[in-house]
Amino acid sequence: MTFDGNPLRTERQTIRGAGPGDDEGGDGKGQIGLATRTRTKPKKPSQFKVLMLNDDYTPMEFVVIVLKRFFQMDMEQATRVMLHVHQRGVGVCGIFPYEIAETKVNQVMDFARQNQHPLQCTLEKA
Ligand code: TYC
Repeated sequence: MTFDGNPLRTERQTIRGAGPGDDEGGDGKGQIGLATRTRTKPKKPSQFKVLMLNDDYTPMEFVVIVLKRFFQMDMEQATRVMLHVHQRGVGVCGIFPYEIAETKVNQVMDFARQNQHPLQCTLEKA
């Protein structure tokens, strides 16, 4: 499933309960289409938390670098979040629309892997 996060996009939906008899084209070829309607009320894009997980091996300094580089935190904020994760096991790096959150998780995981650290980052619906 994808969440494009665009609140202006109208969405074509299948009308529940529409059966084959409702959609028959009537040209004798028996083609069946889908009955649809357009959503008028724009849906707010779902938000997702990006979570950082603690481990015993990733250096604290590396986690601070990650938080500064990918989540635009300053030294003080990054240190506070890193220590929270270190002490409590998990912490929130930020809240974003799905595709941005997913991109950040991938960027963090790639950067950790390149530097041979086991740091884990994941998504959770806000
Ligand atoms: N627990 C790690 C250590 O003692 C530091 C750490 C903090 C690792 C936060 C991961 O998400 C993390 N070196």
